[in-house]
Amino acid sequence: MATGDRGHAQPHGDGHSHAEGHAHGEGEEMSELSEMALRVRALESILTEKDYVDPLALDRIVQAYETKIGPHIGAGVVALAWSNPDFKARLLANANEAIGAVTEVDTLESDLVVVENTAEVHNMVVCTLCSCYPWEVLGLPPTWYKSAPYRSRAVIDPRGVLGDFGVTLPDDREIRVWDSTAYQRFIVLPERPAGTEGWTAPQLEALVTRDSMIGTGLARQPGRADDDAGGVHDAAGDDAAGARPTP
Ligand SMILES: [Co+2]
Repeated sequence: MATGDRGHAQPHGDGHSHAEGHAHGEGEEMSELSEMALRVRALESILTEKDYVDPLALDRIVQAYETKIGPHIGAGVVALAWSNPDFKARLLANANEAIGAVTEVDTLESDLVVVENTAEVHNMVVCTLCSCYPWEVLGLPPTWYKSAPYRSRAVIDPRGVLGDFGVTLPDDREIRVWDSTAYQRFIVLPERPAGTEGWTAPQLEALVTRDSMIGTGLARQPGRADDDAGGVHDAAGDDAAGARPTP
């Protein structure tokens, strides 16, 4: 469904279209909206007109995802699990309950499962069908997570995909790929980096990247703050991913 007459109307294929997501109208010329933004606006108008949605409620949701909900929530959970064995045990046993107890995430709308990376096993999460993702704890999914190449290759060639993300694991490391659904979603508990003994949870949190909780990355090594591996405080998800290799 190429339209051709808007040069920048490229909703898929790179991270740039996501900048449009932040253009919320005021004073924007229609011509500056991407095709995706136009479609969203059209849908919102129709749904509002028919009274299916409250535009104020929509604004609140968008604002929440822009300012409150993001991978820092997941990072906080991981850091807590690294520093508190009891919490980690509860997290692995019942993630919904454990996360509900320590965050303000009040509706975990589906079964959330935390899978732990160890010296033997590396876990990686995909949704082969669409783009199911633990939004409440990781925020908006990165562009590549929704891409067809990632969704298909993650299962067929997880090691190759990891390589594209700059992650090389020992040959004997088992890689488990978890396929998310609307009913069951996954978050990876990355391995705690060596050399962080005695670190507090807030210190540890800075090492947890979004990608490490999807399993396409590892936690940062201490002393490598310049590492650009999708740190949770770098960007609101998608934009940073635009620069990533496309699996
Ligand atoms: Co899905």
